[in-house]
Amino acid sequence: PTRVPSPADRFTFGLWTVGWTGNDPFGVPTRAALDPVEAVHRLAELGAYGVTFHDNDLVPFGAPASERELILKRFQSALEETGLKVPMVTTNLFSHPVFKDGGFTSNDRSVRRFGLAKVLRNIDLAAELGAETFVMWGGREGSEYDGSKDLNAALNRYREGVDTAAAYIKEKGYGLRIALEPKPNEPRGDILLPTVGHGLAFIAELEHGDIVGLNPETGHEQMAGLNFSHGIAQALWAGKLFHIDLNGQRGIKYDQDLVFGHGDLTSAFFTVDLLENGFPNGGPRYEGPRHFDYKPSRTDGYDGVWASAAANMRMYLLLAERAAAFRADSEVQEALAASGVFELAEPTLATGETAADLLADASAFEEFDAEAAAERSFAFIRLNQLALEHLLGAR
Ligand code: GLO
Ligand code: NI
Ligand code: NI
Ligand code: NI
Repeated sequence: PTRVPSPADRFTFGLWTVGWTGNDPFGVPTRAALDPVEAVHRLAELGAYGVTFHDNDLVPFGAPASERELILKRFQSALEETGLKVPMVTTNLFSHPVFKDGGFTSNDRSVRRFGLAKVLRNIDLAAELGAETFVMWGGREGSEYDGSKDLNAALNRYREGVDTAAAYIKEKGYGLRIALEPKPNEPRGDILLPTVGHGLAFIAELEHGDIVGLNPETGHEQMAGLNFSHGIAQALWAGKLFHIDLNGQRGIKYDQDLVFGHGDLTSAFFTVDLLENGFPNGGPRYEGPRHFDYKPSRTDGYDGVWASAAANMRMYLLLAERAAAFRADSEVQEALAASGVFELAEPTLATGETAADLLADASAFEEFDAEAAAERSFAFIRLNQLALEHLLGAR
């Protein structure tokens, strides 16, 4: 029987996930508001490790300091009672109309200064709660019309904002790292830093990029038609997979935020296989929490909300079980070898060999039998069939 989730599995949920009331561009909420304190208790009962939140998931926008203090106190006692952790905190720079043209990259400088100050204040709270990761999803950074934004200036302002926040973290000596969350579109027509690749390229241009990494989300890469496992693999390879948003998406359309595994199940299997078992030849591993950023469908009541929270964790554990069986299967290991998966770990050049040496090696080119090498069948279909049979529980 599949294990019951426990804090050791390090499953975490955003307060905004189970707390989403079902409002969408065409309809009003279908569920009543959820008290964050109740969310903490319910998630703890279900076996979660922690909760994450935007500043305004907890403290309403513009609340006076006294109210903020009371709310935080109440929340912190719920954390103490349940033992739930807050490994990640994030800032809402998208809901209030002031951010309609962005936070860090609004054309209006006063808005940019307000947005950056809001982030810095929230970094203090994140550090106070012992978080390790500070996520930045710039949902309103972007445009609908190419002529409305000087993109060079916008990227300069984005860099200025992220570098200022990172420098502040270092100055204060906080144990925090920033994780940028790419998304191609929605709510803006086109969002800046649309994919994992754009995020990595942006980080390379930062002054304080050493403490800036990524928070890739399953559905966001899939909205762009990209392969999520490839995205997190490259982030890992670059040492930049600081956090992860797991959920489900079916194809290139609006952000569905389904339960993890309820979208592209085969992709979810390989995601879990990579997170749990690592690369076939070894390499960097993901060490952070397994964070779910999903939305319980607006068709469901609160029974469905809690069932869906449990479903995320159960899907992950089921897939982890199947992925472990896949790797442990001797026929799979033999198929991996036959497909050359282990051969790829060997460097193309011999130790000390240079490009000139390679050119001088007649066996590599002049005498190489390309026709014979082209005859090799890599047998990838058999390997994939084995994976799918494990996924289906047929082996
Ligand atoms: C929206 C994003 C959003 C972020 C959150 C954390 O599509 O996924 O939920 O994950 O703001 O920064
Ligand atoms: Ni999202
Ligand atoms: Ni999403
Ligand atoms: Ni997200």
